[in-house]
Amino acid sequence: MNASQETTALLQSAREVLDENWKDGFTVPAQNQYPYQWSWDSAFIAAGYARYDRERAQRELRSLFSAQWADGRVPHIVFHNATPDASYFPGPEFWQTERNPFAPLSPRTSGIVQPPNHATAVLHIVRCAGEEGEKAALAFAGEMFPKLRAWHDWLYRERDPRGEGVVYIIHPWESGQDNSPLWDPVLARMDVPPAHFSGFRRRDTRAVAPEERPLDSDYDRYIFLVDFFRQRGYDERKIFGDGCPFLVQDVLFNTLLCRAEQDMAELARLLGENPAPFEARARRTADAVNRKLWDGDRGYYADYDLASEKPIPMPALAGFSPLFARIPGEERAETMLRRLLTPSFGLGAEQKGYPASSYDREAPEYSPRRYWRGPTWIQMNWLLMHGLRAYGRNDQAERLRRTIAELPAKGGFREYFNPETGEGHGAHRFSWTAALLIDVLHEQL
Ligand code: 9WN
Repeated sequence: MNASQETTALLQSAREVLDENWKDGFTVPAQNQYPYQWSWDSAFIAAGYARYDRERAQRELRSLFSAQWADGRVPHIVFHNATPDASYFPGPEFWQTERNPFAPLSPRTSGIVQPPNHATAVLHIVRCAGEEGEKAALAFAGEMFPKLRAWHDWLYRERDPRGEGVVYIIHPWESGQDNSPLWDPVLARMDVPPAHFSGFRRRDTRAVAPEERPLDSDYDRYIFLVDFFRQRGYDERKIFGDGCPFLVQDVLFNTLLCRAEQDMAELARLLGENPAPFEARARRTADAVNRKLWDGDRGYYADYDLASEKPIPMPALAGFSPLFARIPGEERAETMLRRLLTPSFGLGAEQKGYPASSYDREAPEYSPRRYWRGPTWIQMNWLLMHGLRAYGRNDQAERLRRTIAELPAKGGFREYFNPETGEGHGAHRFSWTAALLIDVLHEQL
């Protein structure tokens, strides 16, 4: 096969993955492991559909926002199709979101959120629409605009009670990087007896090997937190006021919010709305990230633990994500690039393997197989690739683009990959791996 035949075959296989996972209205991240709709997955998936099936791209986001709560929050899971013996825990009967008056009763949802990358996906859909699709794409953007605004308003209102410009998250699942070592110091402080919830049975280790998933002790803490929220009826003021043990100002979450506000400003311009309030919020968040989350000793950004009022000094790749929203100035970006090129993250031209490792390869917590503790993730590479391009670092951006294309070809459409060998791990036939591969391959067609 020549190169163009290989690209065509890869595109075809990626579309097959999405076809299998498409449930006539939304896409599951992976059939066995994640059988519902996930919030930030849907935005990445819609970015892939935007390249070849505009109708599906719109339906994907429309169905996610059909479960938006009346207070504006967009839940991290929508259980469109839940059945009592479903293969995912915790399901709707554990979340019990009906304890909050703003939650929809149908479809049922979880009670926490995920990173706000949805406005970015809507703008991407508009940009990919071409001349003939422009009118329909703008109509769709107009339909989504007030929903996106309500979502971002909720975040700033409920998750930034001190008006700092950065919002906090209340659960590792809200970060999208579930068992990253970032959360170790916070979870270690939580006093949760082993098997605190004797009634729960993990389902996530049935389809995926336990050594590629979080530890039981972490899972106990995840479930303890969900119980803490449901006891307070998912009322954010109570959760904060009653001393939630997990309150973290996360770099990746705030970066995606900042970028989403920039993209709202652009959507506002296209729709004849006023971009100024969105530009102002984006700038405020960028300034706050620069002021509060920059770690000058390490040369990239660090999360902040609000419960103990301390930075979290763990070397995660997400610390470089502010490039995606052009948050660092040139000098900081240069410093960050020097760190990215070291063996810690493996982006140097002379370094072997499949960058970028989600965690510093030289740190003691690093593991090339376990979930968020080292493996390479396609969506992190995609974010970083765009970030590096925004600063004109095209060689490094190209290395990441190539890795996005090579890894699924070599390791299958897996959830994440060993950064040393390229072997695939986690869920099989994973949707955003396919969708973002489609997105980058289309850039070159
Ligand atoms: C919990 C669906 C989700 C992703 C997250 C990823 C993983 C869930 C889990 O799968 O989280 O939300 O059960 O581990 O960490 O980023 O959205 O693909």
